[in-house]
Amino acid sequence: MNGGVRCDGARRAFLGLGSNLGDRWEHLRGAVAGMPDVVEVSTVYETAPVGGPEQGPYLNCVVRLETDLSPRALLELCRERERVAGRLRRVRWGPRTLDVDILWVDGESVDEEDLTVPHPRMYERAFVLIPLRDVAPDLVDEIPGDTAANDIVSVGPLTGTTGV
Ligand code: A4P
Ligand code: MG
Repeated sequence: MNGGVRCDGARRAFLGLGSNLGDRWEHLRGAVAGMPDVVEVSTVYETAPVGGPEQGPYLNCVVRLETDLSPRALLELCRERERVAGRLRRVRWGPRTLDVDILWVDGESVDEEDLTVPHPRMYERAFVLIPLRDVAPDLVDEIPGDTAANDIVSVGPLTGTTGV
């Protein structure tokens, strides 16, 4: 694993974004606008909540960066974007203004107490895999079949819909 801030060259990194509190579009749009090295954003999907207490539907999308930031630096970026969106942590898998998770970084594998890359649950979750497939079809062979099609609805691009 690369413990420093930067590695030797840019490679693909994929971040998964989710919001189900407040102005969901604005939280996603603001998070992406504040990220370095963004080259592509998936379609945005409205998704039924998985796990946790009863809560409203999420907007989910996946962002592709071409970056030399290390996984640790990317985690700091995720936490910073969540802070800016006023994220509070009360219950596990509870509603949130913004969640930003590192899904995958080409050539990187991290298994530490506060950071696991690839994200340990990404391959179980259609709300991650469907947007990830938009921007990294090579990483997604199949979508788990237990998710009804109407649990995940494409609602359009992040840009345009929000006027940026
Ligand atoms: N952490 C470890 N690895 C990573 C990583 N690869 N990326 C640590 C980001 N963070 C990572 O995360 C808790 C801690 O995980 C962080 O402090 C970091 O050090 P958190 O954001 O506070 O909590 P979380 O994201 O709710 O936890 P968890 O268990 O990762 O949740 P999941 O599995 O991401 O599920 N339903 C729909 N429809 N859409 C969603 O987006 N999201 C969740 C959260 C549940 N249900 C959902 C959705
Ligand atoms: Mg998270």
